[in-house]
Amino acid sequence: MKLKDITNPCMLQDAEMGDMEELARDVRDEIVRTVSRNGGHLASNLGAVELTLALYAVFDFPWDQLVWDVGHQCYTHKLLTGRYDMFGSLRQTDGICGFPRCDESPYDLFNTGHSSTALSAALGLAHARDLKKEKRHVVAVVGDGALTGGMCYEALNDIGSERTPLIMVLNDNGMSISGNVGALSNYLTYMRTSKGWQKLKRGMAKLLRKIPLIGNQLHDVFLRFKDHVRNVFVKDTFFASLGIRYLGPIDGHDIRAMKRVFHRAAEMNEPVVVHVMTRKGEGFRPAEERPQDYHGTPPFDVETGECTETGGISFGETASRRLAELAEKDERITVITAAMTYGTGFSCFEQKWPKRIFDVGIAEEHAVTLAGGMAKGGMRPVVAIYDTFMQRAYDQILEDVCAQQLPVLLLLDRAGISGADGASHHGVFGTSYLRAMPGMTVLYPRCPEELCDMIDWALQQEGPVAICYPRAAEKKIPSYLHKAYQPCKWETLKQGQDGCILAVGTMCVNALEAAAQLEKENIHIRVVHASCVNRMDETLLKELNEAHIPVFTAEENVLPGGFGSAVAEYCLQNQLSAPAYLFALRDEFIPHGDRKLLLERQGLDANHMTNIIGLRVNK
Ligand SMILES: Cc1ncc(C[n+]2csc(CCOP(=O)(O)OP(=O)(O)O)c2C)c(N)n1
Repeated sequence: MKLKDITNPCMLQDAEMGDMEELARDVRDEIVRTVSRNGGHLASNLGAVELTLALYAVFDFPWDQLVWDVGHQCYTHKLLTGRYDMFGSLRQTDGICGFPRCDESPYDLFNTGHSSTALSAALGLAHARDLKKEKRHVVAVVGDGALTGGMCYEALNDIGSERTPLIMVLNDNGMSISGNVGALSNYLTYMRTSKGWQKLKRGMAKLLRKIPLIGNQLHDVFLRFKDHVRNVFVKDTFFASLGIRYLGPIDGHDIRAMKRVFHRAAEMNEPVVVHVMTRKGEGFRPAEERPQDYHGTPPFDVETGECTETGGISFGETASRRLAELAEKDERITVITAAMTYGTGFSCFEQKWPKRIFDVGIAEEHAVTLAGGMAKGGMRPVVAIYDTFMQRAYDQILEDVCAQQLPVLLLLDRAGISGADGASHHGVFGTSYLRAMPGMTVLYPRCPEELCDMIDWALQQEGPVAICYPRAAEKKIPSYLHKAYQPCKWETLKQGQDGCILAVGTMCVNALEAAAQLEKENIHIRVVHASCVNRMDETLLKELNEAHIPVFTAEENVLPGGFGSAVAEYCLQNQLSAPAYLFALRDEFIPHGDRKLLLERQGLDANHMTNIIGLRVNK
């Protein structure tokens, strides 16, 4: 059976095992081919091929309901559910999304992208099902990495006490993005490898098969009751103590074995965990060998596995190197990451200071309060987390850091439109959610060099500082001279007297381009980098007001609560003229696609700025 033959995923329910295996090969080829062109989450998807096929062979989706945790492993699911023909557009502007999107297909039941939500959503669906007296199965697929996230425990606690029937498929590959961390990960390893049981299982199977005439039948009976026997030898104290039945562990690349266990789980009228062991990157050698590099990958050459795209200088790696240097002189500096040491560029710090970096798993809330505790204990913690995932820790930043004026430095990577990963991954609310926090200083560097100066400054402060930056520097950034950073003294990048653009971070490039275009029309625009979005350069704003120079703001954050709003608030309260226009992202969820194109659609490109400014200056 080939992917092109699948007109409805329910065809898998009657498929022969040989057909399923052929299909698995076809799916893998398609995933490798497409991701090598478009980039994407390769290793996680290759690991979940057979698991997805087995789920579709047993359950009747979308009548039965399926929720993917994080959702980065859903490519097989998309290929089976009517999106094979458009799979080539994966992650591209107006193409299909790399994560489940309800607006894309009825099979994508629940939007995901941020980790550890599937169990809560599944329990909600199960409650709704029971209240409506419907008969359907609810299935959540959760990775062992996702299981380090606190929400999972809140859900398990609830599921165990409610005893609401649902099936949690634990997709355990021993990896998060890097190797998984934490005590629960150790527990899962114990469940997988418990030696006494493995030895007994092998011995019993051999022995039974040797018995003449009835040996094979006895062997089948043994397989059927294996889980009961197993529980005598390997005590599942964790899930059992929560009131959740445990089945497994089973080989997540053995479709037949998985089908058997899923059928069993479906017959149970109670919450069940099916522990499935998979291998990240299965079937594509480079991803099997280096699953971390192929977790999320840019385009690559299928023959060699080598990347075919190179990015600019990484802000995260720059921060990591600077902090590794500073840590030599300042013993108080520590770094905290949330399962993203690699993604945030902190591998360099980790190599140099392995005892001073703490990877807490996918636990952003814990990471921030942990930093609060460390700061209270006299350290200078730096928390490196993606802008979008830091949203999780809103309350912890507010209560456990700001309200106590603790010197915690937050580094928010991937600020702005992230591009191909889409709505759940854009870091476009950072200014809005941080700016309202008393005592917080929020900075956006325009280049990696400025980031270093900001870090130096931040570590001298007695209160919290957040520095937000994109993945990598743009090539066109004007040169920067190192200096002692001052948040309320914004840097003029170009002079002009007909108007002034106050551009934040990444927007400096487009603002300078717009100013250059306007120069040709004899309109002279000053461009200023507003590097701090919640402390104003009061001298500058008053000076512009007195000279009647119209002010424009430009930022890669949503308009509500953004930097433009901050300037407008300041102007109103201080009886200055309000800004002439606020260039910012619209108040909506921005889809995935090419960053440049998305910025254009949002009116944040140089041409749009040129048009608006041309109309609003008095010339
Ligand atoms: C709240 C949040 N923090 C961080 C991430 C980034 N992230 C995406 S996948 C992933 C690892 C997930 O590991 P696991 O659930 O085991 O899935 P696998 O990739 O191993 O299949 C992480 C940390 C995220 N998506 N959401």
